[in-house]
Amino acid sequence: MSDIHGQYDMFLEILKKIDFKDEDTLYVLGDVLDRGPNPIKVLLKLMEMPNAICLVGNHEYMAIECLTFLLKEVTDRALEELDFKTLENLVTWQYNGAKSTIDEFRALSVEMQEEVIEFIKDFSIYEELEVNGKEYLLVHAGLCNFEPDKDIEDYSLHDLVWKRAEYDRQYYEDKIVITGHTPTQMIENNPNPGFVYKKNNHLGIDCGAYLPEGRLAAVCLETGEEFYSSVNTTEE
Ligand SMILES: [Mn+2]
Repeated sequence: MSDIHGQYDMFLEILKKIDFKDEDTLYVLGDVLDRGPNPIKVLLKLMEMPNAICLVGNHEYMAIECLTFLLKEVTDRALEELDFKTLENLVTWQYNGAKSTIDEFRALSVEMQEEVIEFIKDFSIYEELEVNGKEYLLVHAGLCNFEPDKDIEDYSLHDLVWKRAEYDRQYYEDKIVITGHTPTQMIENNPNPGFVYKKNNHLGIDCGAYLPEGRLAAVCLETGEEFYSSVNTTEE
């Protein structure tokens, strides 16, 4: 799954649809936070799931510095330490739908706030998998500044979590790149906008859970099955 964006009900609905069990592994490809109503609630649920592996999205990246700042007591000293960079981060994050995350975060005890931050800091940047002899690379956004022989470790965080994948380009011949970040509604020449995108050894799984008429998707790598939540009925 990817880009849950605070859609707790859709998340539970999908877990039920995929009949998620202890022996399964769930990969969440980032952007759990922001936009939708219950991002921290989704995060707390994931914290209780030892077989869920979370990858960092640009929204977690924006959140992490800001949440650390918000954790501090507001004193004159803390305000003095508010440098331009932090301020810029706060503004960017706010602009990107941080409100629901901040509201729910503030309602937590300080202990839970610290646990949430530690949990997010543990998110992976990418995952490599082999399922039924097929290779997969899982990453939030894409492989910006792609070079066929470049080691994944040599990409910058920005290249992997912010810059959009080039869906009309096949990155690898023998490896499928699974990404979120770009709702499939926004992929050019996509015959099935709003559903999982499968082309050029790409698997685009962000089906726009936060968008009106969008949905949360899950793909089973063992069977290729696709699962969808009910559509988002909130209006723009
Ligand atoms: Mn994203």
